[in-house]
Amino acid sequence: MTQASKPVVLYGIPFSQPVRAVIWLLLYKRLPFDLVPINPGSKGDNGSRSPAYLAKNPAGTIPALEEPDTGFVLGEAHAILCYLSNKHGWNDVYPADPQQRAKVDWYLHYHHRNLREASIGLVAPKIRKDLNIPENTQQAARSTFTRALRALESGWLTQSRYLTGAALTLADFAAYMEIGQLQPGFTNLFDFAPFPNVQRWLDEMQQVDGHDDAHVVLSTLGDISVEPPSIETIKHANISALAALKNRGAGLTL
Ligand SMILES: N[C@@H](CCC(=O)N[C@@H](CS)C(=O)NCC(=O)O)C(=O)O
Repeated sequence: MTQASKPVVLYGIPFSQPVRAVIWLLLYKRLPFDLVPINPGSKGDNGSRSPAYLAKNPAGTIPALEEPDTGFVLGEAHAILCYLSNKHGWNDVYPADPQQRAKVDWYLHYHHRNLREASIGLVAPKIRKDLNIPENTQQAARSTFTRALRALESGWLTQSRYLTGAALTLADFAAYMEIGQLQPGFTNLFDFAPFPNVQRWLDEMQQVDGHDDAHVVLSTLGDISVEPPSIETIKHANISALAALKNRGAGLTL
């Protein structure tokens, strides 16, 4: 008799963009998972810089994925998205055709230091005051993000419905986590009016299964464009998000 495999463990919190990308894929694919909350940057117990967590992910960042059955541990959101898709044969979101797959990889590599800068330039200054991100770093991140968004607007998204073609792929999940968080229904930190193709794609992405459950943290937090949220508000948003995931069947280790 074969034993049922244990759910994969995801380390992180829903507030983190790369963690949310993995959460959304897991919800979309209805793969059971346990979420172990790990606080980014903290050296305390359950922190991403604690010795116990660093032993799993030496980079000290969330997310990390662990397979209890094999003891396999993996860091980096995009490596995790690709691994899960490879392992489970999710060729709809990570195509088997080498050229189609390479286009998804193209975006996943491009994402870092480009679209990912939204968090440094726009979101972190509002919610991570403790990081004291210098003004010139914020400005550089904002202009890098805007330039990259223009590449999506006038390149990738003029040619196709989703980022790399007619079908939804891992590239869309990854990109939406950075771009989508800025929408008026969430943090409201960016004006998308000059980006109609991006706006059309954002509207389309909101229809993808799992979107709402993966984004409870942001819908609870709401508009932070005028008033930066208090620590209590951020905590409340994370707790509401964890409760929503539990309702969707995710196990939680608190
Ligand atoms: N390239 C990494 C980035 C992960 C990342 O930046 N995670 C942040 C939270 S959103 C983090 O763990 N920061 C804590 C730290 O650097 O100490 C990935 O995609 O997984």
